[in-house]
Amino acid sequence: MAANEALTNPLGDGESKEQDPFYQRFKYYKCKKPTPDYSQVIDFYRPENIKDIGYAYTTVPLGAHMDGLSHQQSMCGLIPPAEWKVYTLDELPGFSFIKNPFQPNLHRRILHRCIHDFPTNRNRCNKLYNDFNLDSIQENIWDDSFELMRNDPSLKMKKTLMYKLRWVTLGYHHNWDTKEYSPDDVTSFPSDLAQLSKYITNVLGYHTYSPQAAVVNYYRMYSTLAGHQDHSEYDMEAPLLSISFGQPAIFLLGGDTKDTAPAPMFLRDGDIIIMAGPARKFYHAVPKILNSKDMEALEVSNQEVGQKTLDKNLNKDEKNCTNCLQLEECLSNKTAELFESGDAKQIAGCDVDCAKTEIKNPPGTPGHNPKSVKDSTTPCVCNDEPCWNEATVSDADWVLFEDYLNETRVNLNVRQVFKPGETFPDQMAS
Ligand SMILES: O=C(O)CCC(=O)C(=O)O
Repeated sequence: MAANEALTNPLGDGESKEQDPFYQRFKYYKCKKPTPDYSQVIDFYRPENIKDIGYAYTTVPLGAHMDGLSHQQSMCGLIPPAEWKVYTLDELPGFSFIKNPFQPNLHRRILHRCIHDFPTNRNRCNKLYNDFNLDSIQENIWDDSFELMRNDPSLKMKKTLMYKLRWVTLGYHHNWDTKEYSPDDVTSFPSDLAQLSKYITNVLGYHTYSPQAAVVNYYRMYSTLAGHQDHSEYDMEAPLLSISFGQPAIFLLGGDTKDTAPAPMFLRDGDIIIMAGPARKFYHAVPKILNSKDMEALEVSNQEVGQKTLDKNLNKDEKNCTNCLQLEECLSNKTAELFESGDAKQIAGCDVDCAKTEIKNPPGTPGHNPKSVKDSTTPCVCNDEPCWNEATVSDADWVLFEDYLNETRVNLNVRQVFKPGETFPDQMAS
């Protein structure tokens, strides 16, 4: 692990040489001053730009290969797969990106699981204090932190255990020192997370995926994760599923060695990536968690690009819209049309003259959230399985989680450890 990157899980392998192309790019995006140029970062919310910066993307039609599910049938809390926007990149075989498919209930619920339920004394987490272990907390780190704050109102979040939390492991607990799993260190894998992971991978055509281990990473705004490969799993064919929440990040995905310069991409709240096939073994890293200032700068440049695209796509009458309401109508018709034609073109917000009635995040723009447009009325496939929709998080509770998330990125990294039907090599009958 590189000394200055010890802030999240200790996967960084520390082997980076200053001159290797992976590290060069890592260092570039990690740098605070000068601010890196984000124009070369792949942004799946502006797919037409991906080609301009030299990558070839494909949109993946979904539904055909879903095992036993209609492509209109949604798992509770996810938009129907027919509406998912899924991209692959020619340069990264086996990699897929799914634009945030979460609806509000599931989004809240899963974050409640990550922030409240998983950091508990039944799981493993990073060392929070030298003489402290998880057994000494009552139940979970979140409640303990708030208990402390309640008892001592002068105590700020920064002083609590929650603030020091960097990772939690679930199921088979990965040992970062030996880089191994052990039959003696396992707790039951959360069934709701298993169900969600299986559903997502199934939609993408991986029908036998069996989640057995997970790492939940908690990034503060200054955290980074150094370049590494995930190769502790016995099954390196099964896909790795990675879901991002909270603050956006730059994610780097390279090749089998650090000699390949990695592709930089934005991962935002709710976005999902899958690393399968060759990409399962690719080096990857998180050099930067972005703050609102970075994102504002980005939104400005998005609007410039978006405006050009808008001009290209709007016809003469539409360009003559004289006020915001008219423009809004034109835009929503046009975006609907573009989306129906399957062409996720980018449409900018209202123009500056109409700033007061600006259209917030129309479809296809960064920040657009499908969940705010449509809530689930589609059939739920949970049947007798645990249903993510059952317990929602109240608005009052959510305020506290939102506060925490304003300065945190949570990454849920789910892995299959064993090949189907197998277990640890020394435990298998010969
Ligand atoms: O935070 C991420 O997006 C990646 C996390 C990761 O690579 C890991 O946990 O191995």
